[in-house]
Amino acid sequence: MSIGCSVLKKSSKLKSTRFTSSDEDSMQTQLSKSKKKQQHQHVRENGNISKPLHPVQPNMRGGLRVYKIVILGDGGVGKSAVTLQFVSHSFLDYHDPTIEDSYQQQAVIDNEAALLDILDTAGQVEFTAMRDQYMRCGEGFIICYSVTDRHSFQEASEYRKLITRVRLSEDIPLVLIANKVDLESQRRVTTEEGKNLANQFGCPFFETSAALRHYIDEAFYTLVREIRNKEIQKSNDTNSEKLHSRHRRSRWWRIRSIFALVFRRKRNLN
Ligand SMILES: Nc1nc2c(ncn2[C@@H]2O[C@H](COP(=O)(O)OP(=O)(O)OP(=O)(O)O)[C@@H](O)[C@H]2O)c(=O)[nH]1
Ligand SMILES: [Mg+2]
Repeated sequence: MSIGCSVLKKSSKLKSTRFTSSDEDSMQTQLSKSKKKQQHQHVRENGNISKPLHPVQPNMRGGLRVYKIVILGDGGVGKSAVTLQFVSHSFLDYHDPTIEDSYQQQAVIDNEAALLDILDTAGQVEFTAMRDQYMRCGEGFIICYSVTDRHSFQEASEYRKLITRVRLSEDIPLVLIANKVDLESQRRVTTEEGKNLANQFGCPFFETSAALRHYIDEAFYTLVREIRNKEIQKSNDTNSEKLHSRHRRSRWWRIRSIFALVFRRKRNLN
């Protein structure tokens, strides 16, 4: 697995971030952050929310395949901290409730370049009005709970159900993460419980720490792999369906020509 990252764009402002990492400069950090703007903007027409600007089909930008990733979870579980660790190698050490932020990060995953378009969503209920909209746009989802917060663990199942309901499918690329494992003394959810839930979801599972940057890259890269695998699986299914229908058609033509022959003979005899 080869890994290479560079963040692409910087948005308007990054709040007065009190980052604790030193390698921010070396990353040539350019974060793309917008509040309901730019790529993740949804257009309101006559008071109704129109279709999101992101089409669901695979998207290319600057020759790179764009992977639309949505990070979900209860308020305060560390969605923004995890995302910022991934894109800027820095730890957001305070809670500033998110409305909706987007980031772009370039990476080379398994020798294949990718542009991760990450939507950091609101966990606070006051800001969750756009939920169904961004669930429709995402190609892959990270559901995040905190090991220090039992309620956030229970809510993870609700997020899973919501994705299934909005996408009308259980087969959506997904990764479950249990964040804040550095706070071992405050742990309220065991590793076993997390693993069992991931098994139930049928998805990979990571215990992460945004504070220590543990398993952050792995979570995002694994999700990209899940998206790629699903894509390969879908294209194989389509190919085999095409092959099947060609086969069915050729069988039908064979039967048809036999019948035609029999009728022609009968007619000639008469
Ligand atoms: N110790 C520790 N603290 C963390 C970790 N991840 C996040 N935090 C802290 O938890 C608080 C909430 O983090 P956020 O990333 O803002 O949480 P969020 O899920 O984005 O919250 P909303 O935007 O309100 O949905 C902040 O004070 C973070 O510093 C972690 O891995 N370890
Ligand atoms: Mg947040």
